[in-house]
Amino acid sequence: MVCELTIVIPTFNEKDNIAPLLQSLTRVLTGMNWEVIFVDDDSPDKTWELIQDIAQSNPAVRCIRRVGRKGLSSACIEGILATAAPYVCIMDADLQHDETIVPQMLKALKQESLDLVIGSRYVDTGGTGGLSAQRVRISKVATYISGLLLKHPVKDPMSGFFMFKRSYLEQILENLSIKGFKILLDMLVSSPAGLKYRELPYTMRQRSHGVSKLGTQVIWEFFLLFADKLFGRTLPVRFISFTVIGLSGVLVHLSVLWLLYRTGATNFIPAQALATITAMTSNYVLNNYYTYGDRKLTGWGFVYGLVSFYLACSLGAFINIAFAGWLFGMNITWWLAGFLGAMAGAVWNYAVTAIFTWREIGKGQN
Ligand SMILES: Nc1nc2c(ncn2[C@@H]2O[C@H](COP(=O)(O)OP(=O)(O)O)[C@@H](O)[C@H]2O)c(=O)[nH]1
Ligand SMILES: [Mg+2]
Repeated sequence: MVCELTIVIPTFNEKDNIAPLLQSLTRVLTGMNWEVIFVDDDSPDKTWELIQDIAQSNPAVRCIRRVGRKGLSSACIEGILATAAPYVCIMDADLQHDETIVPQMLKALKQESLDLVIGSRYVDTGGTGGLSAQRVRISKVATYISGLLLKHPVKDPMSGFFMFKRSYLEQILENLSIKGFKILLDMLVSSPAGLKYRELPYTMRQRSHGVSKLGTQVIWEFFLLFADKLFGRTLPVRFISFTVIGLSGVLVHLSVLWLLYRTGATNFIPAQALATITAMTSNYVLNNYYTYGDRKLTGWGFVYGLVSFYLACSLGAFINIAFAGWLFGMNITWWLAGFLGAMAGAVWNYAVTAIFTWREIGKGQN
């Protein structure tokens, strides 16, 4: 019989967790027809190599190694689309998710003909066990905000541990954003009102080895996911992120200017020049981390990227001033001319840096 359950596990630097995880899964799933697909984003610790070694002797283990791409949600989707099994489970590689409830999840899906079963920390006996107090706080705030926007009253929409019918996922595939970290949240926002789901309690464990990838970038991505749902049809969400960071650049600029000029450290022109360079650099670093976290430039790529960013933005500033000056000359009121000039510069900067600075790897090669 074909495989009934595929467990999709995204990995990034999880080498030490793979063997214990496979052992635990094998123990609890004995007698079932299952396989596991690891989706590894070319981990520097070579997690993919270890998985490939194991896969040589274990046909229930597969590995998708993605090169030049990053992102938890897109990794999960690639794993899901690589299987024909009717049921798919998503879980972390770090042993934080309690694999002993996997058979229960499958049973509930089948017997109650549900679309989705969520491993939940916030129902009945569930718990956040191994999470630090700060992580619990972040998770609760994110859960609260999502609760305001979700049509399904799910208690733990931030869960990274859930199982679903593949046919259900295929129905909503076109509606997904596939951005960021929270694939379950994305699925819930994209599901019709009649979604049949249930939450099963589990207690989260502490990470066994390796480190969490959750940082401020994930929080930013959380908001971008909503921005994409709200405005995604009209405005690319990267542009929204780029513009918000651009506004932060204005603050950086004015702070440096104040520091150098108002305190009398330098004359106005050097102060203005240094403020411009500092703001451009801070915009570059923030965009590299937040707007283009999935194609983050590192090493020499970071340096080349910075130079191309300076060049693009210098031209952007020129376009901004020239356009605003032209509008002002056409008797457009000062603030509107100024605003439209700044927007023209922002659109230029966004478009040019998207093409030259954070080029999509592999594009144009096939
Ligand atoms: N393929 C892939 N996996 C990732 C990425 N970021 C995190 N992961 C994996 O996704 C799972 C959840 O990440 P984790 O760091 O444990 O997040 P936390 O549980 O919220 O602290 C782990 O198995 C990570 O190895 C990524 O960019 N690509
Ligand atoms: Mg984890």
